[in-house]
Amino acid sequence: MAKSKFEYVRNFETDDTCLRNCYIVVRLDGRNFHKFAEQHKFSKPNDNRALGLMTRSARSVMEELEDIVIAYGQSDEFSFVFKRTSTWFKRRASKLMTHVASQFSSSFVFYWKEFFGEQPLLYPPGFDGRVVLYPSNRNLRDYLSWRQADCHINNLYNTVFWTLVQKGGLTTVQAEDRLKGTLAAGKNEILFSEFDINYNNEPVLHRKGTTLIWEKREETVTKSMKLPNEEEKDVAVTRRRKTVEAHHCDIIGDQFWEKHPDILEDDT
Ligand code: DGT
Ligand code: MG
Ligand code: MG
Ligand code: MG
Ligand code: MG
Repeated sequence: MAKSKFEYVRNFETDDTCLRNCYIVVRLDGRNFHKFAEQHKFSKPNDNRALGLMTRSARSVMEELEDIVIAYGQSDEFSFVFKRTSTWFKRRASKLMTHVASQFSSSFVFYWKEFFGEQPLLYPPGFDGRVVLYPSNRNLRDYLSWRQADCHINNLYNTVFWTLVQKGGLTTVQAEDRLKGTLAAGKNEILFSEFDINYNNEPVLHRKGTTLIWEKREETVTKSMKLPNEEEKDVAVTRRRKTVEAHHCDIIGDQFWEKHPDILEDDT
C-alpha cells in the first residue's frame, strides 16, 4: 500500500519496549481514594466490600490479559507481574500498563453491584498505573515483600488508630497524638492491654493483603454420553483446569515460594 506523506509522524513515537529477561510489574493505585472511600461510606479501617471488588477486578485482569503470573493487592492498589519471557504487545510498557488499568477500571465498575448491592456508584473511579522492571527473582520478591510490609505497617497503624477512636472514645487528633513515635510493639501493646485485642487474630485478609496466582484444580462435571449400541448415560468426567486462586498469607518468607515453585522462572 502506498504511504501517505503523513506517515513520517509515526517516527515521533517513543520506544518503550521493556528490557528483556526482566519481570514487568504494573502497579495500579486508586485515584484520590481517600475521598472515594469517604463518599461511598467505606467502613474504617477496612471495607471488605471494597477489598472484594478490588480482588474481583484483579482476577478479571489476570483472566483477560496474557502472561500475568502473580498479582498482589492491598488497600486501593494492585500489582501485576508479567512473566519474564512475555512477548505480549512486544513488551511495550504503555500498551501493557494501559490494558491493565482499563481492564481493571471497567471491571471495578462492572462488578460494583456484586459487592455494594443497591448502594450507587456516585462517580467514575480512576486508577493510575506505573511500570517497573525487576531483573532477578530476589528483586521481584523484595518488591512484593515491600508491598506486603506496607500493608502490615498501615493496617497495624489504622487498626490501633480506629480502635482508639471507635472504642476508646478519642478524637482523631488525640488518637494521632497518642500514636506519635510508637513502634510496632507499642501499638500491639495498646491493642492488647487496653482493648483485649491480639493483633495476630485480626483478619488475615487485612493483615496480609491478597495474592492471586494460577493453580490447577480438578473439576468434576457430569456429561451425558452415548456409546454405540448402548443407552445414553451420565458419566462423571474429571478435568484439570487452571484457575485464579486467592491467598491471604505471608509472601515475604520462603514457604509460599517453595509451595508454588512454578510462579518464578529460573534466574540462571
Ligand atoms: P492518590 O493515590 O495519590 O490519588 O490518593 P489516595 O487518596 O488514593 O491515597 P493513597 O492511595 O495513598 O491511600 C489510599 C486511600 O484509600 C486512603 O486514604 C484510605 C483509603 N482506603 C483504601 N482502602 C480503604 C478501606 O478499606 N476503607 C477505608 N475507609 N478507606 C480505604
Ligand atoms: Mg498515592
Ligand atoms: Mg490511591
Ligand atoms: Mg494507595
Ligand atoms: Mg487498535
